[in-house]
Amino acid sequence: MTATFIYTLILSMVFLLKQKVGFRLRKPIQSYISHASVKIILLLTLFVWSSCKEKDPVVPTPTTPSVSISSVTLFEGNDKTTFPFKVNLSAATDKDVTVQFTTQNNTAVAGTDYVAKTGTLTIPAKSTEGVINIEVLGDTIKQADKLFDVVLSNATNATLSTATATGTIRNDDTYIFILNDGYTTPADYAGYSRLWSDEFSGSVLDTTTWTRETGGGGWGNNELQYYTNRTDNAFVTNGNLIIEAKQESFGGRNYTSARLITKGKKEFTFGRVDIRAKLPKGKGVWPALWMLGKKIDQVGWPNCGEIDVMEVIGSEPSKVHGTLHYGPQGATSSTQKTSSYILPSGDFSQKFNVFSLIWTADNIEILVNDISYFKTDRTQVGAIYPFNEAFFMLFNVAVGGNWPGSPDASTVFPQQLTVDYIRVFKKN
Ligand SMILES: [Ca+2]
Ligand SMILES: [Ca+2]
Repeated sequence: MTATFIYTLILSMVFLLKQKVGFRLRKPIQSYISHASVKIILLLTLFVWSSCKEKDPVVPTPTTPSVSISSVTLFEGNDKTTFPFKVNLSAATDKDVTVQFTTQNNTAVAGTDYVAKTGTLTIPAKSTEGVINIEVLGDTIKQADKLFDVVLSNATNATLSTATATGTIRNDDTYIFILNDGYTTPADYAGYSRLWSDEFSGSVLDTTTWTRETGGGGWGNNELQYYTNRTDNAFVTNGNLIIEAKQESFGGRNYTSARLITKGKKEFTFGRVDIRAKLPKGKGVWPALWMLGKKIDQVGWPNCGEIDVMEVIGSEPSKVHGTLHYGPQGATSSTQKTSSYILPSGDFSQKFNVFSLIWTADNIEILVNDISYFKTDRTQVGAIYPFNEAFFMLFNVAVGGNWPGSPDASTVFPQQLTVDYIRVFKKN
């Protein structure tokens, strides 16, 4: 249109100049423009331009629109939840668009986690959006997030662009069924009184006792996990504390877990400690129920002292280690005394076992299921003896590190440390 206009204008000017001035401009340009012929030509030009404008055809959209489906991530809910999958056209068209769809299992299973659905979606002419609603079946049991797919096929009046979408059913539950089997210890002992305990019978972690220590710096052992303060990694359910080690990217690390400490909240010297727990297992998984001297910030490790009531490396899940670490101030490694015990059958992940410490002045004894397998006194430790001071508790599940090595393809995640109770008794 613009080209036609300019072309007409040039032709008009050439005509005018030829007729009237023979290409020589002897007078000011206004005098030519004022000439009647020029006015007529300009009017003609304007007419041609406006006619061109009216006759310009509407550009058709010759391409067929493409159809795409979008993924959906929602919490599971406890009953029925609708997952709406949006189906979009790249452009409107004057024809109805139809596309077939079907659900497919991924980690979610049709009939258990969602209702299978197959059908045909119609996006009416002039519209660009349709929705496929899939019903998700909720429950109140803690599970991993689960996935299913919705797959499009056989589009009419459209091409398929994104044909597969994923529904991510996010876990929203903390309840885990925990079989309360295995060894147990008395709620009280003659000659002792309860100093403090946690039965984990509430619905949340008691933060007057526990602090969630966080970070991913390797913790002095080149460990691979990031300790988070999220309930994903430590939570209370059904009368138990769960510390869950997960394989996931977080804070630059490929695993997450939790480390709970009673520092500044529950510190004590001497007594009996009983901790009833089921342990995680697998190569590279390293649960620990242990203690550090409360003077750690003043004198550092190992001078503050460390008492490991329970350590297991997951590649040897039936062998428990009890250890003391100690040494001079400023030392980069510790002196240690250690012993281990192997369950006569099964491993520590299968049933509850009770890990105990009997701690008196100048004496330390470590037990499992009331079987003593480590006993030492001040004369065996030597001049640097930090174990008559106050200590605090630590519960954690490390992943990888110098002692257990990294997880391998055989390691199953997530892994859980389940603690039924910790009870601390003081001798009367
Ligand atoms: Ca739920
Ligand atoms: Ca309990």
